[in-house]
Amino acid sequence: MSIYVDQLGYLPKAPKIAVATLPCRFQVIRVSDNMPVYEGKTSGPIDDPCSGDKVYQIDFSLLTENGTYYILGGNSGKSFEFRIGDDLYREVFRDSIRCLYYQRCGIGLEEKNAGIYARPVCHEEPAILLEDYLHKTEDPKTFDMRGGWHDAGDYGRYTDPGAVAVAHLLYAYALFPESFRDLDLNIPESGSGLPDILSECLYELRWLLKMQDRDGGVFHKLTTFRHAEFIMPQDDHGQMIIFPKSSMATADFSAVMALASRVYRPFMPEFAEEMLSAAKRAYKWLHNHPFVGFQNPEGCDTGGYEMDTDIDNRLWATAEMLRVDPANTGEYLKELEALTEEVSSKFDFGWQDVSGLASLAILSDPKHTTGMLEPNYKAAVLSEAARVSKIFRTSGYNLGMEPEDFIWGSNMRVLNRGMLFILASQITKGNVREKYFEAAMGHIHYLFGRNPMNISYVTGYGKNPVRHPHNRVTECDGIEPTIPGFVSGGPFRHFCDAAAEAMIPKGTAPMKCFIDDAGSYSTNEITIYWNSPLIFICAFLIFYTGREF
Ligand code: G3I
Ligand code: 9MR
Ligand code: ZN
Repeated sequence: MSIYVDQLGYLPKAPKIAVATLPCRFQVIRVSDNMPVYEGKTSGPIDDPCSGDKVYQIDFSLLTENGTYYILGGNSGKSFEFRIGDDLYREVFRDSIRCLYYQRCGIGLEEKNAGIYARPVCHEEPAILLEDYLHKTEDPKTFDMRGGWHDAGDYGRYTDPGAVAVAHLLYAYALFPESFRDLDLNIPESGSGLPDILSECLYELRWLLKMQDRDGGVFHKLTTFRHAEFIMPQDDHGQMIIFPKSSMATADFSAVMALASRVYRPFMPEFAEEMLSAAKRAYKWLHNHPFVGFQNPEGCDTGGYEMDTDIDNRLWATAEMLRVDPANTGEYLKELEALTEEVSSKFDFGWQDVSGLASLAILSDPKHTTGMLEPNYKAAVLSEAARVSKIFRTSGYNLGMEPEDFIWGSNMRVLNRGMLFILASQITKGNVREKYFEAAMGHIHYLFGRNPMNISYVTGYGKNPVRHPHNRVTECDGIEPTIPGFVSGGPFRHFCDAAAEAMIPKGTAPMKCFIDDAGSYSTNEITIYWNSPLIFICAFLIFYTGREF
């Protein structure tokens, strides 16, 4: 018999549910004196389609005393330890942001900042354009493209996911500033006067600016032609290639530069002006170009981040430009109204659909919009929150996911839905607001251990954390334990890597299609945009913990 708990813990006043695989009487044991402090019996059963399990729930919400506990159930069930406390999220918040520092490219990570994970500078060599690479041009034009964050377990740098990851952090900073006050990340820029979170985002923003071409368009990615072997970054000397522009990259660039221009203005007015000007040039390029997609050239195996539309990207760009370029309000409003009709979702926050970021931009300060725009976005967000909340309430693991939601990087969807509930909670009042808070918490509880893998999907957190993510740096640095704070991509029902195919039986239920093996890039990689939604949610939780919610 298994009992699954959030191995990080539970907030004192919040609902506290664990999941058991058999009906039983249970006891909650306080670790300090090994005394039972709460007992009861499971409810259920609940048939859970995502896991294929019939499960039972343990409700110990009435236990509110801070401390460390575990749960005993039946004659064999014992959960991992967990805490009850108000201060659960600050450490993982800081570590998950520091993971972005560890992803830095083009800089040596010094021991004073990186400790045992210090490493020399990487990827300093100049880049060339794809056509020069393919045509083997003699003496091709070269470009200094150093900087930015490695995307994930690979060393590629990609515009869309980079812009999305930065946006999550900047929206979190704008909405929950208290959580970032005095946050010392021990990065080289600490103590500079600029909040550390903004210094870390600046590292990616400065690289993104290098991805803009002279005509305002933005290149889709910067990678080698094929993924590097499993080597440390400083040992990867593959030719870095600038791949063609896309309208998705240009739109996301315009959006994040507009957003950044207003966030950084109080600290760096000139640089804010530079980012605003870049945003405007990118937006102008968009205006003069229809959809320009991206496909990897034959033989290239680095990330594609292909998309078959750019209307969500244009929506986000327009929503942000509306807030920073008052001279052209009329143009942006007209475009926003037209795109609002076209874009159906308005509530997703991942690289493939950024329309939820437009909703965040609009709903966090609706005064820039007119007419039906605010009610339209509010209705879209609340109707999706209500839809997912229904799934959350009826699922055995209290999770707003259906079997088809276990995509590559399903934990991104789990966390993006947590963001959806947070946005919904900010635009509602009373007990509906409480319900959305509880739903957001449910997604965090799943991530940190209330799942059928009985694993915390965040490295270094929980008694049974992911230990072997698909990440070249942590796999090749010869250092145990792995860098803490990385979010694993999580179960993927159509897993498609040799490690997963060798170890996950055919027909496994979607929520169990996971293997903690460094070879499994389709179920167990790490990326900057799987950490960034966790950072957004932690910022919210730290901001609201202890306040009357
Ligand atoms: O959009 C379609 C959907 O319409 C369809 O129903 C569904 C069927 O499975 O597929 C959906 O497309 C999927 C897409 O992700 C969006 O979810 C593709 O099948 C799937 O292959 C694709 O996976 C992406 C993967 O790269 C392979 O391209 C992941 O989202 C993306 O996170 C991952 O990103 C990689 C980078 O390329 C390289 N760096 C590491 C990073 C993380 O693994
Ligand atoms: O390490 C790569 C990972 O970042 C990507 O998400 C994945 C899919 O693009 O590809 C991984 O690289 C593998 C390559 O695709 C196939 N040969 C083995 C590589 C390392 O696992
Ligand atoms: Zn690098």
